[in-house]
Amino acid sequence: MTLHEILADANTTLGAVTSLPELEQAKAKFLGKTGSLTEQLKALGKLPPEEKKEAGAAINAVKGQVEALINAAKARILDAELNAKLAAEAIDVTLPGRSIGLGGLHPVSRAQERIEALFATMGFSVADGPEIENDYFNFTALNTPENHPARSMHDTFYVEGSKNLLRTHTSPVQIRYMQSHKPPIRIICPGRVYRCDHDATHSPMFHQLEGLWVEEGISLADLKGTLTQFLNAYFERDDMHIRFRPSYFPFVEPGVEVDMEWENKGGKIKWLEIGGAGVVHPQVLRNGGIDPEKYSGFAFGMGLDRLAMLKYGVNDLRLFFENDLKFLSQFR
Ligand code: 2NM
Repeated sequence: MTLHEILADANTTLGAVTSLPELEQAKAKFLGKTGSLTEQLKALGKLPPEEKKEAGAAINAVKGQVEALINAAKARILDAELNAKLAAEAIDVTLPGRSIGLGGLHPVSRAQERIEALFATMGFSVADGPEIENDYFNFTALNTPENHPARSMHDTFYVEGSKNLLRTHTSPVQIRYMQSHKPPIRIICPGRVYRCDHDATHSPMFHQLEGLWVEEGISLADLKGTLTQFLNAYFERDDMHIRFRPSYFPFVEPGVEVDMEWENKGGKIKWLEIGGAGVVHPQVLRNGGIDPEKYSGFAFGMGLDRLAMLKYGVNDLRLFFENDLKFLSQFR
C-alpha cells in the first residue's frame, strides 16, 4: 500500500467508527505492531541512505494526519456517548409534581372548631380539663347522689383501685372553672367523654359540647335565645326553632330536654332531640364557690358528634371512629 492509499483507508475507517473499542481496533490497523504505517517505518531501514530522509518525512506527515483523524474520531464518539446519556436521563419538567399527602382535620374536630368560633361571637370562651377525673368533680359536686344509676360500673369506666374514672360528661370542667373564676362566667366545654355503651348509636367514647352562663339575672329565656342563635349560625339559616320539654338532671332545676325543628329526608318537619339543659342547681353553684342568692345561670349539654353528623350529612356515628381514609378524606 502506498502512503496515499493508507491515508485514504484511514479516512474511511476512522470516519466510520462509532465506539471506543472499534476505535482501538482501527488505531491498531495503522499504528499497531503490524499496522500499515508501522510496516512502512520498518521498511525505511532497507532504503538507500540518500532516500531515507525524504521517505521518513513523508511517513511522519501521514502518521500525524492519521493521529489527527484518531483524535477527531475519539472526540466525536465521546460527544455522541454524552448526548445519548443526557437524552436517557432527561427530566420532563412539565410533569406534575408528586403530592405530599397532606392530612386534614377530622370532621368532628372541624365541627368543634366552627362551634367554638360561633360561640366566641356571643362572648363564650373555651374551657377544658382532665379526661381522667375523680368522682367528686364528675358526680358529687354535680349533685349526683351516691345511689344514682349513672355512678354504676355499668355506666362508668372506673380506674381500678382508685376513685378515678373516665369523665362521663364535660360538666366537671365547669365545676373546676367556677371554683377558679368569678362571675360573669360564659364558657363552652367541648371534648371527649366516656360511657360503658356500645351499639349502633352509642360509642364508648364520644364528644360532648356543654355550655355554662352564670351572671346576675340569667334565666331559661337566655338559654333559649343563645341556643337558637347558635343553631341559626351553625346550620346557616335564620328560621331555626327549638322547644323545651320538662326533664330531670341532678345538676339543674328546672331541667329540660331540648328539641329542634328539622326537615328529615322525606321533607317532613320533625322535632329532633339535640340535648339537655336547665338552670344550674343552687347546690352546684355553691360547690363551684358561687353564691346562688346573688347569681343564677343556665347550662346545656349537646352531642358534638350528632351536631357534626347533621351538618355534614353523615348517617352512622360509627363512621367517625373507624378511621377509614375513604370516609375521612371526603372532609379535607
Ligand atoms: C346537660 C344537661 C343539663 C350541665 C350542667 C352543668 C353544670 F356544671 F354547670 F352544672 N354543666 N352541664 C348540663 C345540664 C348538662 O347535658 C345533657
